[in-house]
Amino acid sequence: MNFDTISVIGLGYIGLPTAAAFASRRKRVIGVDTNQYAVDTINRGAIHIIEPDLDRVVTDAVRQGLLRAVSQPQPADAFLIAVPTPFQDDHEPDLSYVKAAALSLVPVLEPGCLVILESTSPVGTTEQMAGWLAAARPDLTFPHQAGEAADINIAYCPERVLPGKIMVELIKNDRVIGGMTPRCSARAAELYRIFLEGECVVTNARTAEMCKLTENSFRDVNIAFANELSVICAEQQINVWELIALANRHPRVNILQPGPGVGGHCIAVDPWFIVAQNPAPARLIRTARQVNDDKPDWVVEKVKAAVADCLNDSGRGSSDVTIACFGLAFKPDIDDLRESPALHVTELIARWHRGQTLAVEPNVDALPASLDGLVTLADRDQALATADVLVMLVDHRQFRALAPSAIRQRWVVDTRGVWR
Ligand code: SAJ
Repeated sequence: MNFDTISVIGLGYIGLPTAAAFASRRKRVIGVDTNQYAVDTINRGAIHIIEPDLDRVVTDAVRQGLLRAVSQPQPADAFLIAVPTPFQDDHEPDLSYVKAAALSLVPVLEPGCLVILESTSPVGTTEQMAGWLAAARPDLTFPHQAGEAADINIAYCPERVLPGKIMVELIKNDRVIGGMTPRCSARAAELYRIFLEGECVVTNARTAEMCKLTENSFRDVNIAFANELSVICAEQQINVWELIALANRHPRVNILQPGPGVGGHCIAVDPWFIVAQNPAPARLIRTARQVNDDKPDWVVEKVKAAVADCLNDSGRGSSDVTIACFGLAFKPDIDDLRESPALHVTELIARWHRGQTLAVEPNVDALPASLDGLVTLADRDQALATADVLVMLVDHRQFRALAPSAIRQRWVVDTRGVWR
């Protein structure tokens, strides 16, 4: 069966680029999202998220009639599920979006359909999803019941794209294909080859699920190592960035960069899925999460010490001291403030500080509601001219470009090592 119509469930940072990539190869694509604003925006040929090059591809696809968005699934040959998998308060994964998306397919599944789960998921979720679908459609057979002869093929194929470079990585990265049977894998690989320039690497669903969790946990553990070093080096009066640059001259050492903590929707979340399923053996992965989660509080303590020093030195009252926080996004050169340690640090500082707190974030026009009435959005040069204490949180290119002579302040807490 050919893939004439492809449907993507969930039109966020992963689903919309994926839908657009299929449409750019002249496939008919139906995007499904429960957010009516997203549906309306896409049908106008515009996008509701910020990602380089995505708007152009979506505009073309919609204009040519290849991509349209709807709020309820419609029949298609392949369905890709790309919905969020957050965690709950106890760090247990929340699969409610995956379950709702899978069950929304029940009325439109037909023999020969391929269902792919792309959302980051705990090991066993794909089998669980097959169970939900089988219970709702007893007239069809599924891979865990009928193996290669199943009416419906199911695979887990994780997304691995880097926000900010999605349109490139989506096409160029290798794709892990975890079919519930070899036939499911072969069908899934056939589907991705429509736009993929990277390789399709075939495994089973459980290994593919664990692979995605492993990739992000690997990065989290490595960032935690850098963050722990930064705390140790501060105690030892050693410049951690110089230290890392020196150590990285060793041919087999490659230490990542410390920062104010780890943000985003993936690296700070996915390791918990491994910990939740394997609480006893996942010691290093859990500790790394804690090290990274503790970093914002450590930064705030450094800011408090800098302000105390400034007050001692100047004899002023704390309400006369201005603090400027540079960067709110969860990483450099993007506008995404969600799950951002920089935003968290800024809010903690502003809630504690009696004087003015400025935030400089060149990638947004307005502050998020959590900073309303607490923080003033300032431009870079205005903040440099008026602030007493500088807090470097995100190394956006506009901040990296500053000459050392532009920083005249004595009190600088630089979590990114750009103004050292
Ligand atoms: N960070 C550091 N130091 C570093 C690198 C990153 O503090 O040396 C921080 C960033 O500032 C940010 C956080 O880590 O707060 C995460 O940023 P990131 O660029 O490492 O990753 P994400 O969350 O944008 O995307 C990751 C990617 N995973 C890996 O690189 C293993 C991406 O390929 C995944 O597709 C994505 O998670 C996802 O969706 O799972």
